[in-house]
Amino acid sequence: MIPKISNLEEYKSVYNKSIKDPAGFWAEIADCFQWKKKGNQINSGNFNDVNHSWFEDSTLNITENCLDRHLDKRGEKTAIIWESNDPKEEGKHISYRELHAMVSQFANVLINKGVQKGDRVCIYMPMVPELAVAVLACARIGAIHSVVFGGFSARALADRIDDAECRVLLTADSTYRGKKEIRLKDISDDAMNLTDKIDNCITLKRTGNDINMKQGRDSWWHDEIDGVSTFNEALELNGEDPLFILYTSGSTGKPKGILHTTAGYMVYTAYSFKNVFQYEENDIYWCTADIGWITGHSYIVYGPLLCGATTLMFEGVPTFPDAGRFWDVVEKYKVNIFYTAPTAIRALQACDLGFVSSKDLSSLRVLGTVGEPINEEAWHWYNDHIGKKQCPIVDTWWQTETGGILISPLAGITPLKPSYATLPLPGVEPILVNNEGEIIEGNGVEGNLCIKNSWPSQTRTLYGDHERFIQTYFSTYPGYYFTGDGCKRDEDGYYRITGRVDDVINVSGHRIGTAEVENAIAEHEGVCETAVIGYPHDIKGQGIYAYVVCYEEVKNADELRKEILAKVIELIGPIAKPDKIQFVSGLPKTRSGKIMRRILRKLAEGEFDKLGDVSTLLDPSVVEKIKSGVI
Ligand code: 7RM
Repeated sequence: MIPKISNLEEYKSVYNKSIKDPAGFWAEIADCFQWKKKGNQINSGNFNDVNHSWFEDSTLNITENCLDRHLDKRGEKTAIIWESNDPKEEGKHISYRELHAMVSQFANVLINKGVQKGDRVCIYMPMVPELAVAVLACARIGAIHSVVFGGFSARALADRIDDAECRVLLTADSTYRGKKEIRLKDISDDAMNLTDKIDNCITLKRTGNDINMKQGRDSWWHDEIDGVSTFNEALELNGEDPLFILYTSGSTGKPKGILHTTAGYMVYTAYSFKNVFQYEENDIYWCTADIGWITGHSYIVYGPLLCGATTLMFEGVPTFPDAGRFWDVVEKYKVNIFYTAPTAIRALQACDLGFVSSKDLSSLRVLGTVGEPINEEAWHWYNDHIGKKQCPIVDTWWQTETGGILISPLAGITPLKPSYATLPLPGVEPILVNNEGEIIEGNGVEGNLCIKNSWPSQTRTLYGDHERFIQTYFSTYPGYYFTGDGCKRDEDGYYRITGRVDDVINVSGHRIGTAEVENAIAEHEGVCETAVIGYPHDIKGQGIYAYVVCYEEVKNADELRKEILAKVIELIGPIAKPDKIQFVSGLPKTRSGKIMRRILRKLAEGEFDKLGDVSTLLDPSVVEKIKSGVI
């Protein structure tokens, strides 16, 4: 049994021990898992050589730990509860035994398709149980899954297929999110016209809506599994064998293929799940994220299943059929632990309180948030109206790169402060570094958030580009992992994440690189130059603001805006659509030609009197023009 910290004193002593002797600490946690072969090497490597590794001489299969290991004690226990987008469609309860059979069977399908250890499989599926099955089936045979979120376009999907050189694509005919149909197979078809990598595309029938099938390449999921054995011996994998790739946006260039490996990821996601949420055996746990993001990987699929939990998967959105949907689902399944994003809280906070007050939320014990800083108003609304002041709120800070939660209260144990992620988890050493790269000691300080030493679920590399990995995370402050976030440490030593300090925007908890959006807009033939920045947005946290310079005089601004939006939707997907597009005659630049984003941010916020020093600008008059709205 994975140990669970039960009070603040214990947290402090466990934390100190974990920092003094990480190998000893994690060795004990690792003992709680099922290994094929247990080695001696707990961790090795360092941040100067960027070669950190965990459990490199042990072997295992993570799905044996998620599934097989539970069959004796929890075979009939529900592993996955599934709730459809359509409240009238019956939900599903899938037991550990059933899930084990489904995963084993689909693993055999993949083997029949010629998928081998180390091969990459792209998954572009809706939030249905088969998505979890697909992920776990890959893990069972040592294939590396690369899940792409359904909000990405055909081009973005094709880029990811190309980058990881996937030969198999798993998708569904379509899905509904709210009233909107997302035609996943059509988008997949378009993607497969942009890349020739895919030999096999397997499509799950979800809605039954019309799709095209290409002979020799495309097949139906139900045909593929028909008659296939539900027995599959899990492959023996090395602790450091890759488990998955997940693409995420950075401040420059194309999205990065974050690579996670097997054993460290397993040990850390399970340990953090159990401790942060203070999970208890019969809890019903619901994380509202999509499996297309890291939160879904670590805290819908792996973390909960490793702990033998019942994890709820929801296909829909918080506001369909109305703003009470989340609370309907909580009431229906008597959810005990509820984990969502600040953007969802703010969106629901803006709706009639009747959507909440008419529901029975008494099953709730622990609330969580993730993805972006939570403002105090939203925190209090969540605490007062959802938790009825009885449920601790765990504000969990982490990243795609960290694999699991690094800074967070432990529910009911760590004293809370609204909008603070509070304290690091065992094994995690946060440091604040100033712009000169010096560690800022003491409390009541602010700086760039770095992590001093490796933890088990840390990204090992960017798929196919270790040099870029070193450049991105280990060169700004050599010897430390740089998170890209700014952070305060208050008088009590509590951490408060203040947001990105790089050119990444956080829109509704989704990471979007400004450079990516700029590249997409620049593809429009009329666009000469563009700068994209984030600005404060009441619901989304940040909105996307695009300043656009055109070659010719803008005659029909509305039409041009539509065309630019269409470009962004085509090249990235609807999630990267700018909220505002302002046509301008020029961008504020330094004499060396660098765009001054600081000024653009202030202009977007309407803080015209706080522009700071504009004297270094090549042409200060552009600022006046932007202010006046004149092109
Ligand atoms: C899990 C996830 C990572 C970025 C990260 C932060 C921001 C995430 C919090 C947060 C303040 C939080 N992965 N972020 N959690 N900011 N408080 N509790 O979101 O890779 O998609 O994004 O999200 O800026 O660097 S992610």
